[in-house]
Amino acid sequence: MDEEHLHDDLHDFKDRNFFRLKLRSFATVYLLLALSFLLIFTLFAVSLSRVSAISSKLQEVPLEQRHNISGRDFLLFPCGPRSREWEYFDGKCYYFSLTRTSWHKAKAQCEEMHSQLAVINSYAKQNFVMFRTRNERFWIGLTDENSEGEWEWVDGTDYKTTFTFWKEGEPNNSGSNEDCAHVWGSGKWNDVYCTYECYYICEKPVPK
Ligand SMILES: *[C@@H]1O[C@H](CO)[C@@H](O)[C@H](O)[C@H]1NC(C)=O
Ligand SMILES: *[C@@H]1O[C@H](CO)[C@@H](O)[C@H](O)[C@H]1NC(C)=O
Ligand SMILES: [Ca+2]
Ligand SMILES: [Ca+2]
Repeated sequence: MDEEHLHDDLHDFKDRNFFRLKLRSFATVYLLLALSFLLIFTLFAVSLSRVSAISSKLQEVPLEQRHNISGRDFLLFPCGPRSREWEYFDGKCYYFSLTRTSWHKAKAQCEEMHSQLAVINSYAKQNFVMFRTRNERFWIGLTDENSEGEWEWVDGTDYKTTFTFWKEGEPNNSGSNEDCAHVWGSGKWNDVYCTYECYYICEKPVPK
């Protein structure tokens, strides 16, 4: 055996060994790949089942709520989803007009909208109205047209035993001709002639 041959053999051996090592590392890589595929597949299956569970739950919810759209809308728009110009306060609905007119026309316009001029029978309601009217003049449902000095609320509420909020010195029946009441600057009430033109407040019960 000459030296060159020996060297070749050694080289062969090294090559084979190297090949075997390479094979083993390939096997490891394949194994890892297979494991990760398995892992991915498992995760995918799990998440798929989760998603389908959630989506089936999502499908259940609107079905439940479909029966209750009126209930939900009622919470958002107690005065009716199609009449958002009506504002809710303490169990009633209020409309603050955008145009000015006389007391009688205002009364008729409220009635056309199945409501009546507002009856302010508590400080809470007065407060709500004052906040909303902001020094602008608005008719309310109070008049002494039938008998001078005998104020009457349009809904029959007893005037004498109910809350009032007249401005100091009012009602003064100025010129013997002031028979209709409106909220004035500062939100306090004043009597004025009924053909005076100002905004108005309508009130109605919450629609059923
Ligand atoms: C719908 O909502 C109302 C109140 O908002 C409730 O009384 C009623 O039970 C609900 N109906 C259904 C079918 O959930
Ligand atoms: C009476 O009320 C009117 C408003 O309706 C007001 O302009 C007038 O100043 C008042 N008169 C007196 C004497 O307070
Ligand atoms: Ca009067
Ligand atoms: Ca007056």
